[in-house]
Amino acid sequence: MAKKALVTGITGQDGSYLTELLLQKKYQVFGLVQRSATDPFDNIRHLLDDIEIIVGDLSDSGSLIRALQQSDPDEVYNLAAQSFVKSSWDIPEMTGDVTGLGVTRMLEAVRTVKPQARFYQASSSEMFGQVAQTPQRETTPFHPRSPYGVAKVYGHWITVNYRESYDMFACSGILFNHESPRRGYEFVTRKVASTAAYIKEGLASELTLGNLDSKRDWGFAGDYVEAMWLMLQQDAPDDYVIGTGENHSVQELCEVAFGHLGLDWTKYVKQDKRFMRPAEVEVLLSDPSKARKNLKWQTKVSFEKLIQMMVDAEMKRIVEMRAGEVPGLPRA
Ligand code: NAP
Ligand code: F7E
Repeated sequence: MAKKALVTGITGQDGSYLTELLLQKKYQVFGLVQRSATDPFDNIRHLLDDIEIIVGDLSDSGSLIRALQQSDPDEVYNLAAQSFVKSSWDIPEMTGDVTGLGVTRMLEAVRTVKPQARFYQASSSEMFGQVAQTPQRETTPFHPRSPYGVAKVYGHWITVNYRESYDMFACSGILFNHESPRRGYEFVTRKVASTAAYIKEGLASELTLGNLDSKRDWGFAGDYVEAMWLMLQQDAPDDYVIGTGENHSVQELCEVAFGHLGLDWTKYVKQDKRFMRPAEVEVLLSDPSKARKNLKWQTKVSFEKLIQMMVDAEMKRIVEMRAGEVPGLPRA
């Protein structure tokens, strides 16, 4: 019998790669999608014939219970969130409700309808925030620096609490930044890759960024969804840090992206305080040794290859846009 999985946040970057992986493994996949006035299916259009969409929302408990009843899943991947850190200062209450309390609603739905289902929570390196030690591992204390980070800390601990309280198979993956051509345009890697391509093609003249000095441990999203799946295949539930163990600054990101197109980034990049944050996470660096040892997980795509892949995808998109095959690019 095929295993069944329920994926919240299926229309997002990770939801799309995870669904591809689960379909490859012959799972029956159900995706929770929030109601939208516009088309949210860009990332999963190629998968729509092979999955079942369930309308629901992390702020609506009844819809989550019905999603559990309809899908009767063996595995639940809770990827849905308001995930853009900068916006979490503009909409802190909504971020707390969806990204934080939404995890409790999902766990309650699982506990009520299918307590034996295995549960994955999408936790984040943003929980480490103002880091207490470097590199960061599973035991590093949390000090979040944004309403998003605070909400993720709540989501992490409620997942641990349901594991300890009800003996549920609940895992928390503490994932460091992971990117791809399917990343939202407002995140810095996609913003840099798309604008560099626009500049190369004469469609833009400059790129406006915030803090160029912050450092992130950037990996490829396609590698990271494999770690999510592996966590739910273990004998016992646990929490894992997932990252590359290497970090780079936003400036280095610009150097690689513009350099790939034969451009000198210093001629085009400007700074604007509109893109600075009220409180910044300056440096993140993972220690993924537990995942390497227990899950036998390893990242396969290097930082340079990742950024080059994203820039190449943007150049291809411009060609398609000019041929009228895709609409114009939204701008961050
Ligand atoms: P993403 O592209 O922003 O996707 C978020 C998904 O959540 C989208 O499908 C979105 O739907 C959905 N969503 C938002 N609010 C919802 C609600 N109220 N009810 C139901 N669905 C809702 O994020 P991602 O990069 O794939 O990341 C997946 C998860 O991992 C998120 O929880 C994120 O916080 C976490 N995470 C990400 C990273 C990273 O570097 N990517 C690192 C650590 C943790 P719409 O498409 O309709 O907006
Ligand atoms: O920013 C700096 C910015 O928005 C990265 C989410 O997936 O990963 C992501 O959160 C860095 C920050 O990602 C711009 O200040 C400079 O230091 O791409 P980002 P993030 O905030 O690290 C974590 C792990 C998650 O869990 C989140 O869901 O880049 N930066 N200038 C800029 N960032 C943006 N977005 N735009 C700029 O213009």
